[in-house]
Formats: sequence, structure tokens, C-alpha cells
Amino acid sequence: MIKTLHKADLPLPKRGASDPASLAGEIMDKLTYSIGKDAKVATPHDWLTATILVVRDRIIDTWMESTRATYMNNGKRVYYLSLEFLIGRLLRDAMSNLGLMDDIREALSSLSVEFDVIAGLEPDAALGNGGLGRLAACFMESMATVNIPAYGYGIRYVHGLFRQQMAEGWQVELPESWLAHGNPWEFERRESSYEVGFGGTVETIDAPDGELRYVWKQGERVIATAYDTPAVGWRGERVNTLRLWSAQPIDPILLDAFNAGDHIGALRESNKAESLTRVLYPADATPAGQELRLRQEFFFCSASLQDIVRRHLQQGNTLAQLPEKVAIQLNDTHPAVSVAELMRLLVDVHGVNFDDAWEISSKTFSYTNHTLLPEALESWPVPLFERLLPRHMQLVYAINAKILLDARKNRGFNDQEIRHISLIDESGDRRVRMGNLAFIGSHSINGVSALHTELMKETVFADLHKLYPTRINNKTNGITPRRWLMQCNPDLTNLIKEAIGAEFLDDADKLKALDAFADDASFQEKFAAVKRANKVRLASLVAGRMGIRLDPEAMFDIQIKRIHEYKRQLLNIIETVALFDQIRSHPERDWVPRVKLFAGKAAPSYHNAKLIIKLANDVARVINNDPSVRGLLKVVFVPNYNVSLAEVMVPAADLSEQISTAGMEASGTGNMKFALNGALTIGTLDGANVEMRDHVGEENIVIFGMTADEVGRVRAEGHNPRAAIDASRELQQALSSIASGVFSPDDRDRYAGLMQGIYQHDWFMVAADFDAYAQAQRQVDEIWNGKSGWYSKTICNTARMGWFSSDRTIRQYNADIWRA
Ligand code: 4GP
Repeated sequence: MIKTLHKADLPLPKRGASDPASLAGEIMDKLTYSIGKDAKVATPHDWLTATILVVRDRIIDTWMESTRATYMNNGKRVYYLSLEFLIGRLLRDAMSNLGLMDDIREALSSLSVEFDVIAGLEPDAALGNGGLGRLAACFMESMATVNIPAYGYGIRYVHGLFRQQMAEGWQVELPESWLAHGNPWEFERRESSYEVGFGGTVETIDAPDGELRYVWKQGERVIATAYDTPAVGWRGERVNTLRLWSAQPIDPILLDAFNAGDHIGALRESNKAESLTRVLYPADATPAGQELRLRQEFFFCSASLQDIVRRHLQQGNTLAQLPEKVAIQLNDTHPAVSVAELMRLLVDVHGVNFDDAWEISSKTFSYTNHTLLPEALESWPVPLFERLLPRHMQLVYAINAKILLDARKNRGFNDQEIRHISLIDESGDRRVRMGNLAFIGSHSINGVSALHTELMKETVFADLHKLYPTRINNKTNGITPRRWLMQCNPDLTNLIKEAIGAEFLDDADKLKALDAFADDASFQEKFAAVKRANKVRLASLVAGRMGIRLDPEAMFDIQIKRIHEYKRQLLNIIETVALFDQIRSHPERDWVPRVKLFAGKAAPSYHNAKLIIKLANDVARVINNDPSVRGLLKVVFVPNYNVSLAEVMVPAADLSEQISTAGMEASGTGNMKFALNGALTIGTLDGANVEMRDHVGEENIVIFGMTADEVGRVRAEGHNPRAAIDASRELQQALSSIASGVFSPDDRDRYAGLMQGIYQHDWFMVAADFDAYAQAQRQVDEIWNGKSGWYSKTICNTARMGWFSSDRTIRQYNADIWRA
């Protein structure tokens, strides 16, 4: 008999040397044998793919080790369920984390290939809208870095977030086809496929044990197939998996129909299935309100949970052990239907009784809330939910009955409180509240900054917080310093290394040592030189893409993020108009030359956000063509904001605009990226700005405007924007020039409605905060004019932002919630 080796005993393969000569040999190998190209005719894309494959090989070694180790010790795994992973480009990230940057560059250059050229061809994987999706990407990297066995689960959208083009200053949305050249990072896992059903009916049967069993007879089914992308941690010590699901039909073609001549009808099922994972919903904090969106959510939750339970059982664990071995983090309400789906799997498929299943499930789930905007707390019309997920509807009612009964009987909740905590919103057409489902179904609910967490307790979840007073906790967001310092700003990284040594690479808190250099003239000079070089780099990008010349000596004042009224790009634009008027009226004053840069996408259905983009462009056209402010003020809206563009803009910023209406930005993460890269922040006491002020010191940040409490009070008492407008000549003039068509001579009324919003209700407190903002900007000018003071402040920002590393955030999640 042949003695079989247990598979786990087989040795893992190991890649060879990583010197430039060996790497060059391997790249040639990949080009020849994996891509099938002769170097003579290889395109830059072929070189890119060959390079990625070489880097990937090195990742795979560790990936297998990491996965095998977790399997062997049957440790607890963390599952991060997110409808968005805004990962951007991966090559630089992987090379830098593996320490291969210099050697690969050299290898390529020995083959006469320029690394920067091919790296620029890598598509920017835009599988997310904004902060929530980018946070998920930073978390994937940090979970690998701090050595947590974790899986990200999401959707492999064929088209990520739309590409933004400008047509006469208006946003136009074009499809983004990031997979057009294939995706060398991913591995298709045909064997990891699951059926996901929708619709149909629920039947009950009497089981032999006397209990009722529920059988969901699904009306339609699709296949979810896994695609795995490795997520490398710093120094390549751990590699985790990002598993994205793609939808496929059960029958790729209906042959009967095809043979009967219905060639298009024969593909109907197939098209329907594939359309599930075709596009990312371009909604940031606005509900998509689409059946397809609910289908997407259920599709990826069901596949992920089937996969998680399968892995758990395969390891020989029991279902009762689920919370011991599995932590599932719900990234916002998008995966909230998981609560009902896990209950269905436990109760219907595995025969666990309802109460035990509830106990298991709620100990397994935890939920992160990312926004208080009521319109973003998803809810689905009951008829839609019931038609698509009839068994889940029953489970939602059963959970609701259990919770409401308990609240009424044991906690004395009154009618109004009961109405608020119910899973069913009955204030209009009946709807299933996904926020409440996520909250009730989880043992931990966290906000993303200290202020946001407090506001959660006081507002959206006040009554649920009363029912479960220990569940809400705070986990202030963070960013990965690998991508957002080392990789996007190598010159600054080297400068810091020269000054304080390399320890900060492994522990961002060690950046504190840089404090000692804040007032060191020669260090300031070098710091300024790095900033200038980064500004030159951005200027050349802007010149190349837009034909606009920027003066790197001017202050680069940058606001980049999704376009939303609460983020108040409008406040910035109005102040720019006021500044334009001021400079023209007082040419004799010592104005600070400024370039105002904007970038960001608006949800296609968000009318005012699109109008704000057009306004920025209209204002830019007028200001940039006015000889009287030449050299003093320039305005640029850079199209198609994405992760790669941010990687160029962030290191080039002198001033970071974080000016949301207080109480409305849950945390912000862009604010952290800028400060870490040595920009001064002008901002409100909102989201994580509050904690940033505490860390960098109030003398190193420019704070202005109303607090969240004040905004709440003014809104409750009734805000009268007229009074603020009448009291400010600058504001009056700026508003009336915009409203009367000075910037839109082709359509004088274009902005009348937008301005009316400020005159009439000013919900976002633009008028209310205007004077404070304008004053704060002049304070910024003063700081800029005393150059040494400027750099001493910005160096302090870099030095004191270490706490905002996502490694710290992830450690806190792990210590308090996951315990993996
Ligand atoms: C964002 C929040 O608006 C932002 O403040 C926060 O930093 C980020 O999540 C990560 O927590 N929310 C979204 C969204 O992106 O789609 O709701």
C-alpha cells in the first residue's frame, strides 16, 4: 500500500532570491511563459502583468503560510463584510510592503522598462464610493499588518465607481472598466461556489421531533463564485484574503429557447444573473432605493455566510462554537440582512432552535455605523423585502416580536420607544429598518469618532441605546501609513528616517520624535523642499491633464472628497468668490497667492451636488481669466477623483479643508491623510477633527465655526440665515453675484435656486459659519506669511498623527470586539 502523506504535512514552496538580477530573470520568465510574449513586441501592459505576477508569487508564499497556520491552530477568524472596498492600485502597495521597491525598479530598468510608466497603467480598482470603502481597504492592510487572521468579503463589480468627465464644467458619468485587461491579482475559485436564492414561497413541515420546520422554496437561483485577492501586510509577514463574489447563472444558456430560434431570450437568465454584480451603486450616503441593490446585498451576504459556516464546520467545530471562532463585522447597514440569513442557516438548514440561534448569531455579529444622515440608514419597503426574501421576512418578524415583547414587559418601554426600536418603520409605508436589524442583531455597535459615537447615542439610536446601554462603543477611524505616507510620499518618508531613524515604519507612534525638529531651521528647510517637490509633481499632473499652469510657490489649498452639501464645498467656493472681490478691491494689500484645488464625484442623481461642481468650474473660469488676480488666486477642479489622484494631491497640500457642518461628518479620513503629510487643517469641530485637535494641539490646527451642539440648538430653535447674511457685506456680495449670474452669463439663473437654499433655510449653516470661516482663512494667511511658524506647525502635524494609524484602530477592534 502506498503511504499517503497528510496534505498539511506537505512542504510549502518558496520563491528564490529577490536581487535585481534574479527578479529580472523572473520577469522575463513570466513574460515568456505566462503571457506568451517576446520581449521585442511586449506592450507596457504586458510588462506590468509580468511584474505583478512576479510580485504575486512572493505574496503567495506567505499567503499559504498564513492560511495554513490559522487552519492548523483553529484560531478565531475575523470576517469584514463590506459592499465596498476602495482598494485602488495594488502593485506599489505590495512592493513597498514586501520591501521590493528598489530591486524591482532596478530589475525593470535593466530590461529597459521604466517602473513609473507601467505602474501608471494599473487600473485603479474603484470598488467603493468614498470614505466607507477606503476605510475597508485600509483595514484589510492593517489586519494583515497586525497579524489578525481576517477575510474581507464583498462584490466583484465589473464596473466600479463611474469615471467622471467634465463637459463644459458639468459632471458626466462614464463606465469604469477596470477589468478590461484582466486582473492578474485575483484567483478565481470555482470550487468555492454557492447557490443564492430569491423569491418563491415558504412551506412548513412537521418534523419528527414535533417542531415545525420551514422550507424556503426559492423562486430563482444564481451562483456566487469567489475571486480571491491577497492582502499583504507591512513587511509581508501576513497575507489575508479579500474574497469578492461574482454572480453567474445556473444555466448559462437556455438551449431549448436557443434552438427554437429565440437567441436573445436564451440568454435572458444569464444576463439577469450577471447584472447582479455588474455595477457598484454610485450612492454615498444616499439610498439607492433599488431592488437590485437589495439583491446585491443579499447575494453577497448569503454567499459569504455559507462560506463562513462551511469553513467553520470543516474545521470540526460545532455551531454553538461559532462566536468563539468567528467574528463578523458588518460595515454599515449594507450587509445587515446577514443577521436574518445567519438565522435562516442556523434554524432552517442546521436545525438549531430559534433562541439558541439568536444567542449564537448576536454574539457573532458586530456593526459599524458610518453616518447619521437619516437618508443613509437603509430601509426596504415591506412588500419588496417579502417578495424577494419571504423566509427572511418571517424571521425579521420573529426577531421583532422577541425584542419588542421583552422591551415592553421587562423594560417598561412606552409606545413611542417601541415604535423607535421596532424593525418595522410604520411612520409611512411600512419598511424594514436595516439599521435597527444590524443593531439588535449585534453585540457591539460602534461609531467612527468620539463625537459621532456620542451623537449616535443621542440621536438615531437613542432608544436602542436605552435598551442595550453597553453595546455602543467608539472606534475612531485610522488610515494605513504605508499607503498614505511611505508610498505616496517617499521623499518625506526618507527625510523622517534621516531625522529620527526607521522605527516609525513599524510603529507610527514613533513619529512623535519628529516634534524635536519642529523649530529646527535646517529641518524646516528640507521639509519645505519635500513639500515643494510634491507640489511640482501635482502641478505637472494638472498641466498634463488640464493644460493649467500652477505656481508651486503659491499656497495649495485643497478640498477633495465626495461632493455633498454637508461637506460644504459650497462654503469654500463662496469664500473664494469673496476673496476674489477683496483682492480686486484692495490690490494694495499683501495677499497670499493661493491655488484652490477641488476634486470629487457627485452621486449621479444628486442635483445640488452636480450643480456645485458646475459652480466650481464656472467660478474657476472667471477667476482664472481675470488679470487683476493673476498670480494671486487660481481655482482648479481636477476631474475624476480616485485613490491614485489622492495619492498625488495629499502630499502636495499646504492647507487641508475639513469644513463640514458640525455633527454631520461621522469621522473623515482624508483629514488624517493630509495632516500626516504635513498640511495645516482648517476645519470645524466635526468628526475626527475634534480628536485631531487634541493630538496635534490647538495651536497647530485652525478651528472655526459652530459646534455640533450649537448646530443642533439653532436648528431646533429655527435658524434665520437672513440675519447672518445682512450682517456680512462680504457674504451678501458673494451670494448675490453668484445668484445673479456673474459666473454663469450663459444661464443667469443657474444658481438662483442653490442660493435660495441659503437665503431661506441654510440647513448646512453656510451663511451661519461664513464669517468665522473667512476670518479663519485670513488667520491661515498670517501663519503662512510667517514661514517658519508655518513649518513648525505642519511638522508638528506629521509628528503627532501617528495615533491615527489604522493599525491602532484595528488593535482596538480586536481588543474590544473581535478578540481574535
Ligand atoms: C463615511 C463618512 O461620511 C465619513 O465621515 C467616515 O470617515 C467614513 O465613512 C469611514 O467611516 N461614510 C460613507 C458612506 O462613506 O457611504 O456612508
